[in-house]
Amino acid sequence: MTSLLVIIVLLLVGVAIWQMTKIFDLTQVGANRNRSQIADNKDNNIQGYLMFGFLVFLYIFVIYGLFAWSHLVLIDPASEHGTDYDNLMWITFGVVFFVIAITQALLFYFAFKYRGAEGKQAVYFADNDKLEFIWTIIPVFVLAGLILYGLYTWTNIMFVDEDEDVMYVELYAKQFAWTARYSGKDNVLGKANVRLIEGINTMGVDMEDPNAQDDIATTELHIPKGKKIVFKLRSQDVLHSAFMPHFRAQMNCVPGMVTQFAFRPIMTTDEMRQTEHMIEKVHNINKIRSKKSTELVANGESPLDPYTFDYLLLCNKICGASHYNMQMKIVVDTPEDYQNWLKNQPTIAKTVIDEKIAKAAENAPVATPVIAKKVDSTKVAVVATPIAVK
Ligand SMILES: [Cu+2]
Repeated sequence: MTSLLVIIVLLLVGVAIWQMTKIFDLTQVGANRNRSQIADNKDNNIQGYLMFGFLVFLYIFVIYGLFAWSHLVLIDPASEHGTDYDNLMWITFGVVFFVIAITQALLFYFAFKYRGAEGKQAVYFADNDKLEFIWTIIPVFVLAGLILYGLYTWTNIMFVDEDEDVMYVELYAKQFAWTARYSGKDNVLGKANVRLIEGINTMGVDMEDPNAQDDIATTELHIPKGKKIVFKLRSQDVLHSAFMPHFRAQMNCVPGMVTQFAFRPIMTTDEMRQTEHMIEKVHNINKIRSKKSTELVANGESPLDPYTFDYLLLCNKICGASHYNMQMKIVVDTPEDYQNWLKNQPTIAKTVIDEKIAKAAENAPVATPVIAKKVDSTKVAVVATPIAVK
């Protein structure tokens, strides 16, 4: 690494010296200079046409991209606020797209149109108050509008009515896995602290806290459709980010503090699987997988399983070597299915007690098995009081 830095520094020093000699050369007015470095009409034409060519390439590439890859964008948001979020995104995209389409076209077309030519003089244009006023005031209003609209949408998304019937779930991040903790019947998450991590209690839940007694930890996140869920986010080690793209939700998980994001799921996993967009997406993925499977089978390896859609909670902060695989399956159930699933999940208190019992059994002194010793019958014969050996 140090040698790479030294090479870069030497290279930059070299470039600086080269530039300085060029500047020195330019200052030698009237001297007999080498003019090969000065652009002539041919150079200017090449540069001008390259500018125009780039403009054409840029627009063709953008139009191609829109047709070829627009199906990759997630549509059908699975949360209540998702539509507001998507509207904000599409309006911002629209404005940015419109402005870039015009300004880039003008930029590259003018670079082509006003390319240098021998005898052509640049017009000295000091300023134009009217023009400057227009190109300042229009972006001010457009950007202020976008920012205000964004703030309004964000405030609406983040607002949680304390009186509303909500459900509290903790999402606990660590390198490189997620754990969900349900608040149980009391709907209050028990206290937790990283210092209380011990054995099976990997989330550091305070087992002395009465509110923690009914808490449930799972490695798969089940949530009921239609219920507002307030996620409390914690991290054990480094910065992580809980990203649930289908629910248009993302929030950082910061060690030492609790962050929050809330949403109401509006589509069960099964309903999402039935949408036209998802059917097509899964079909396309499976087409790629079956092609890959054919290659694998030809090489004597086992084929890939067909893909079925599931919501995912991903980590969206590069948090270490296995960050790419830090994910948890999310299942949106109907309220009945959710209750059925939840009642089969053991509480953390129970798993901690079970672990203690198992440990105690392991450490308990084991009765030494009685081993019958072989006894030499001749020796037994000389013992005064013979002991019967069974
Ligand atoms: Cu992570």
